[in-house]
Amino acid sequence: MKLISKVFCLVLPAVLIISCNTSKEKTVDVDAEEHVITVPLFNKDSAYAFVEYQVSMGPRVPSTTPHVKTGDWLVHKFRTYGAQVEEQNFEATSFDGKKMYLRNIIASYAPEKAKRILLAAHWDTRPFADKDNSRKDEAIDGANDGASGVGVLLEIARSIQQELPKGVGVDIILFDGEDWGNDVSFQKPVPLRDGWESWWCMGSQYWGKNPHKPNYSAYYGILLDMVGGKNARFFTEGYSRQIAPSIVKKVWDVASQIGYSNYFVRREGAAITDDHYFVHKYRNIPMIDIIPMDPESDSFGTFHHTHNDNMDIISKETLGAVGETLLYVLYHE
Ligand code: AHN
Ligand code: ZN
Repeated sequence: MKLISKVFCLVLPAVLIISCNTSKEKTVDVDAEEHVITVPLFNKDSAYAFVEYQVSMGPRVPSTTPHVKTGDWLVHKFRTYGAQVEEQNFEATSFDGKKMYLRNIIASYAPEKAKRILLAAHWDTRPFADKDNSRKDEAIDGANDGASGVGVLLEIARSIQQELPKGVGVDIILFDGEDWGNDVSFQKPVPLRDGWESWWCMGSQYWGKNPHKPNYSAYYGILLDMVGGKNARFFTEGYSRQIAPSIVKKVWDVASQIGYSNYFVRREGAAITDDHYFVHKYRNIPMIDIIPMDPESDSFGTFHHTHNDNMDIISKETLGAVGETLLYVLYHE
């Protein structure tokens, strides 16, 4: 079946081969020089299962057992998917004085290639539900806030391992310590210390100052944050438009080309201090953030930092729209 659909695509005159996307088959396409490009299938059921598994482990709050176990599992998964995996372990103190044992996880494909694309998400969970009306001091499931981006990136790793993109190497970084931040709209502002520039995004700040390879750089980066919500809409994020306008255009163009303009909306959203900001600031890598910050409600959604951020709000379709868009971008570089 795979072979038939591939052959069928190949025997068509080149001008007709725009996109042969036979049901569950990979996409076959040609570039400007008429080289055949095959984009692997993004399996949204698999991505969903990765999100579900993380949530089943319990909140991935730094310095807890679920955090350690999930970190071990993530490293193991990337290794079984053929990546070269490095870990960065470090300690930091949170704004509320808790010691955090943090771990950034870096999975590399084709590490010898000079032209690299960096894909990232945070994998930690917020230790409280400060926007909820009840059980505010309990950790959230973080199905969307954390697990969704990791689920998409694991599925990308699983799907690219067989036939890597020809033109680029890929690094997937899971940042830790993103979400234990000082939300000054609810919490007393705590002055910064120890060279930290924000109480959010500590993993990306650490990695930015201590990259896993000396002088590491990338052609560009794409950060995923809360990319699994039902009916999610991704507006263009403010820092992304400033630091990586051509990447914003590329990704939003691809999304509309493959039918996902309902998710990737061409409208300006607010600027958000997120991991991409520090990747750009410390490593000078242009990086965008795919994040559902709605300019109308000026929020990420009612689930955000509440106990509603559980599996009930996760959509396979949204995970699929983001994952397919990313794969298409990778295989057309
Ligand atoms: C701000 O809320 C300004 N930054 C953190 C963004 C975030 C929180 N992403 C996930 N949780
Ligand atoms: Zn959060």
